[in-house]
Amino acid sequence: MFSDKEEFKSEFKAQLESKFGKTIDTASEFDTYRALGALIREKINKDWLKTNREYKTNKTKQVYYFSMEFLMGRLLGNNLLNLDVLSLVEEGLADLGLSLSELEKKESDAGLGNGGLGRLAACFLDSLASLELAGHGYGLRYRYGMFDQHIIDGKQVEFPDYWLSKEFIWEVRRPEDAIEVRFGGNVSSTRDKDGKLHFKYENYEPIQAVPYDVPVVGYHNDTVNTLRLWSAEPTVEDTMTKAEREGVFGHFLDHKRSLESISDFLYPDDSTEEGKSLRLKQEYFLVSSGVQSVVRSFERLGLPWSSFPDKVALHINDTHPALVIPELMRILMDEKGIGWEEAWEITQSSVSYTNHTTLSEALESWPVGLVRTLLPRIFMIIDEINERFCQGLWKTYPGEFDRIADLAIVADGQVKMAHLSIVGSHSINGVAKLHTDILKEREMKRFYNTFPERFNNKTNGITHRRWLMHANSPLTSVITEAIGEEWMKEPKQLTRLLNFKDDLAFLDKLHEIKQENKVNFAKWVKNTQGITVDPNSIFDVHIKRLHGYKRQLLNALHIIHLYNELKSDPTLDIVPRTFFFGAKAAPSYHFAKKVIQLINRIASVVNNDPDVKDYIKVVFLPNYSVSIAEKIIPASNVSEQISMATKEASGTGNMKFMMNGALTLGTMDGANVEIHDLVGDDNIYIFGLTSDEVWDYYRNGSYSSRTVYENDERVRHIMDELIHYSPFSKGETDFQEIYDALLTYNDEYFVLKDFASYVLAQKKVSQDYQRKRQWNLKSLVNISQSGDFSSDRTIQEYAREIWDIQRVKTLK
Ligand code: 4GP
Repeated sequence: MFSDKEEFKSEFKAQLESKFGKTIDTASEFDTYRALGALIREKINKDWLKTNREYKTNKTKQVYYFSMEFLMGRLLGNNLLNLDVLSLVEEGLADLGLSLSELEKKESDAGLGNGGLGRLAACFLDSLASLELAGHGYGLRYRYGMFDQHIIDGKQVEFPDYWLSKEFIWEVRRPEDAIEVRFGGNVSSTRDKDGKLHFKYENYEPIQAVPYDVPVVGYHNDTVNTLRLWSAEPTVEDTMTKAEREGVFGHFLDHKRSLESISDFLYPDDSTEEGKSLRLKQEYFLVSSGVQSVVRSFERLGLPWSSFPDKVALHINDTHPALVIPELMRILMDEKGIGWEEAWEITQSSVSYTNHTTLSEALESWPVGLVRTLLPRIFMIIDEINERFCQGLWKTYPGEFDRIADLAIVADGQVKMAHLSIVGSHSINGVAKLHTDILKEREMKRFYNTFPERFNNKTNGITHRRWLMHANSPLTSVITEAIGEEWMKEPKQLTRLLNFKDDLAFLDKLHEIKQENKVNFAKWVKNTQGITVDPNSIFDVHIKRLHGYKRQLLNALHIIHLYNELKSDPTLDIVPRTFFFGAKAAPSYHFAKKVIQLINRIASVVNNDPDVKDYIKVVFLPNYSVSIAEKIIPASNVSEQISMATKEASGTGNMKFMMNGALTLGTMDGANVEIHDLVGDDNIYIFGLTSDEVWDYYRNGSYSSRTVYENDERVRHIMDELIHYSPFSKGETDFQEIYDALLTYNDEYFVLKDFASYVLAQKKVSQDYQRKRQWNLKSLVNISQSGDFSSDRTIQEYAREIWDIQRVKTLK
């Protein structure tokens, strides 16, 4: 890479001059950032080439991780870390009067994802490359990422996130690898003399998929994998022909726009009606370009088709890329002349599927009419998969109409993507133990009974490189001083920190680091939000997408309760706390937006009330992103993971906080259950109903939020403040909808039910926080156990148990 700092400096200056015609004195910060990016890219390119060559020569089995979302965040710092030049570059730049952290800010956050599912995909890519595993991401190059959230008059307002307006220095456009994807049109069939059917696809609309490759750099090794993002671009010939046909130039532009729109926007969620067909188009666009390009690479190996599953694993990240299954069938049968049975065997042995949620609103299904019109040949194949599957079921369960209707892929005029994914995959996994059990015993019970061997659990993980080593370098140094460097490659070694549990100096050191991180974060809050926060207060943090089940509302109601308590007894001894929130609500999710408005209203009341402002403060951080998470998590004391039990598939934020020494305040949901198992009762704050209790309430239908309201005076007071005159309602009806959801519609997510135990758990947090030594010990225990949640562990499990791939050493 660079033999020393001086070499870096001279190469960097040369880059600035040759590529940008600038010197250190004349270059803008953006120029210097681009020059640094270009220099690092050049260095990466060599290993990138070598890695690809290695995979090709050895005919290495490769995994293609298909995902509609990759929430990558910024790459510069992480790449420097993984390349082992972070401090060298930082120091070299400092010598030149430049600050690396300032340059890092010039990079847009690649926000090509909504939340957990997309960020998980990004962590997985980092682990794959770091573990020297041949695994690549396939996604879409959305021109606009997750929207840019502003808070105006206390409400969320969405602006487009045109992240590409700043050059994305890491991507390489590869027009030579472009693929044609076809939509619409019609299919006709003919039989040859042997009676074999041949399908002809005509009058379709071709769209060009152009790949943009982003290198994914492994940690301190020479592996560089690829994140391939596809962009929809019209071919000049296509658009010209169409324009000629229609004879109007205006149509040319319209047509071009409509083609390009396929990769324009990341859908903020998939529960909205509008744009449904565009979303389906996006899904097929990703799948078809991806599978075609995978097949093309496989063919270059010159191997028989039967060895496809030995060389290729196609992973579908939730059901969004489920069309991988019929698309691979189509290519194998229609283009390669393979018969159904063999094609099916190949497809099923190559495809595996992860489920990320049991929320019914996220279960994808597409109207038959839409699929048939947009993707006529694909629909025929899905229909046949369904036919054959149902016939098989009929043999096993003769006469069981209900069961078969329940399992069918095409039913009630809908194509059910989860069913397609299960039937067409050899492995189906949930993302935490509890979640997988819920899939097996409830949500997918009938499928589990039919294919028990396909179901397995892979508890999520996070990359400790980004979330600890890069985000929290002071903590990283202290850990390394204590237990050496091995943990960086083998994060489970963090358990060795337990040897320091009686070492008061070490515990104090942990405390000092947390304080230092809090002070730095407080400065950032002051600079960006203009709000002063007290680093000596408890930093209590709730950051994640806004959703009813995640219960930001429970946190908000508790703050109102604290406010009420302080107002009625100003002498109350309360441990000062700063409540931070960061959350985006899907633009069409009205209720979630109301909760954002409520949090901001609470902030404006609490932060301006002289009786309370020294005790509680509320900060809503707009436009929550990966970069903001990297700042706040190292500065947190309390991690709010308070979803209604049974609803959060896993959570990954919970793991990031734990790894940075924050204590979880959570329900027994998702991976919280596993965190609890590892750290034990004393080192986590668990409250609320368990999943079994939730199921019991569902079964009996016995939950009544009204009864809670009537019996708990605190709840009554808070609820009334939402709709009657109070500092929060200001006499308006802004929060009537929240009141109604909780009381008129019986509180779908049991917020009021869990309120009392949440208040108790919060009290315990406050008490314990005052016992510094014990608190620091709890924090130490959490860090020490967090290695289990490194995505390296998760990826090793996927590699061994699902994909069947091994490490490949890229030779120098
Ligand atoms: C999320 C789940 O809600 C979260 O619990 C999980 O940790 C994450 O996936 C990764 O597995 N689901 C989504 C989604 O982000 O869009 O369904």
